Amino acid sequence: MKRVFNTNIKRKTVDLCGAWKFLRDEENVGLEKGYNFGLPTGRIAIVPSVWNNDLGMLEYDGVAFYEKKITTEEGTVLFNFGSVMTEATVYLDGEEIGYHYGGFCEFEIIKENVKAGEHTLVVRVNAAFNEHSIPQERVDWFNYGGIARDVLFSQLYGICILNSHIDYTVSDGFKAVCAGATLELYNSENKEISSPLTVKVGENEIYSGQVTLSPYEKRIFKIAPVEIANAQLWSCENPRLYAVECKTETDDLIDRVGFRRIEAKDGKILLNGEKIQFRGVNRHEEHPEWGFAFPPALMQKDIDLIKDLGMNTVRGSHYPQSRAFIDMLDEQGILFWSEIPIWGGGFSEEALSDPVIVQRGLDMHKEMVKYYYNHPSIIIWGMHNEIYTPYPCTHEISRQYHQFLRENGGNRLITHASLVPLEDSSMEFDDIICLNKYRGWYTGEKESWEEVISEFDACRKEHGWENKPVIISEFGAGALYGYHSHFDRIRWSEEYQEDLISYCIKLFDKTDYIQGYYIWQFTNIRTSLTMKLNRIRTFNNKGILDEYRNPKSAYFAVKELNKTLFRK
Ligand code: ADA
Repeated sequence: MKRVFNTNIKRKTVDLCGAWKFLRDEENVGLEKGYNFGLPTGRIAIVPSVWNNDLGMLEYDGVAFYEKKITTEEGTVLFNFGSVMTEATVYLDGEEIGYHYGGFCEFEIIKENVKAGEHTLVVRVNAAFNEHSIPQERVDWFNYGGIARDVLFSQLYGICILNSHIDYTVSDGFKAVCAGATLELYNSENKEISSPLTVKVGENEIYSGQVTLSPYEKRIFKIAPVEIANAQLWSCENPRLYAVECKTETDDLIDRVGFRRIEAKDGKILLNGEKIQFRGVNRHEEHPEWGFAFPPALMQKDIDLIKDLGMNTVRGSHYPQSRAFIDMLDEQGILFWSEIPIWGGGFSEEALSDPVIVQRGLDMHKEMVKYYYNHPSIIIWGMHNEIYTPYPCTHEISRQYHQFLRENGGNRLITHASLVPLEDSSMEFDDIICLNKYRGWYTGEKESWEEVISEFDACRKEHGWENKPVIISEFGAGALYGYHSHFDRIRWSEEYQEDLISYCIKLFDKTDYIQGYYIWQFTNIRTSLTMKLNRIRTFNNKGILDEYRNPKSAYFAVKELNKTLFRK
């Protein structure tokens, strides 16, 4: 996926964004008709984009084909897809070269023995739901289809570096940092190759040696930690980043890392040993014009708004967001919670027991960790959102996902957003406890939040969870932009939303055990046309900005509160 900096200098990478040939395959007969070899007809579609915003395509959620001509040299090529919604099968000159399930995760396909010359690259995209889908069809966002993030293509030579994870430790006094690495090396040629390999973190060469790989071998290569001279830590105030440069004779991979330590201790969250409280928003990476093909300039505008609000954190609800966005957060010192699109409301007990779904969720966590590992801004991995945690199968999912994230996810806090905190069987796996509640909107008056808070206090004490910090991960109310009332009890008015959100933030702030909040939600989003959730305008209108980023009254109220609250 494209980043905000160049990830390769030596490696020859071609940006495949721009005009592709596009053909909708409503009857799902494209493969029978040989579309994988090339499209007989079609119109232009711009990649990245989602097709639903094209005229006449809003409700289309079936299959479509995309075609692009590419020119290669002889040898091995690599395709990198930032996001295909939701299922992608990739063909080169008719031959299937890769398959990927899951709309929001980046993936790569390597094809060896490609002949020099022009080739036809075809992607069959399927946006239809079925019983194994993540999310399930019942979901509170719009299921856009298409090639939603960038496509890149690289010619590979010799020994290549496919991935790098920088593993580091920060000393107990926060004075010293030791960094090592785990690299994924690949010999892209059909002969044994020896090559020098160097790895630099900032000005520190942490490895220099020779590697030999047999033909087409892939190898995980571990580099032992060494001390980083005069390392500065990454923090919200000083988001210090270090370039990571891995090089072989013929290839390179450039990334960035920031050193920090996040901990949950004695009911508090500590960043580099200092207590931090969370002021945050839930953000969907969505816009009515662009869908999930979110333009980078708008990502920075979102960050400007988030900073203007006085927030220090964002929850990427409910799926991995663009890496360019995470790069921007890394640079600007904003903390991020990254999760996968298991959106509870849609998952029945049967679905949560379905081995295909459980495995797909695990694969999504694997991909998220693979690609997002080095981002210092990511301090939370979210296992899932609002699945019904009292089910035994949910406990098992949480156990598996937690185990994977703990063993492989680096220094991060693990959590899930809980809808039923008093009966939740997955909280034992959480480093921080995150509660979603909509008192004052779906149920009860706003004052009934006090009950939620005291009931949960008793619950956490009963379970002995006083050491786990608690965050309110979702709360809010719908408001129609521009709909005003003299009475803050008029639902859907900006005043109602402002009153409820302000009340909650003040209450949470004076509750000792609550360490922060994420408002539901940053902006309005378009939502499912079929879900029948009674969403006015078919939008989830709980944004404190509307979908075009116009601020509602709550925006200004929250900005004011953030000047003094949740800063202890
Ligand atoms: C849930 C869910 C959100 C959104 C919200 C709402 O908490 O996690 O995605 O649907 O409810 O607006 O009701």
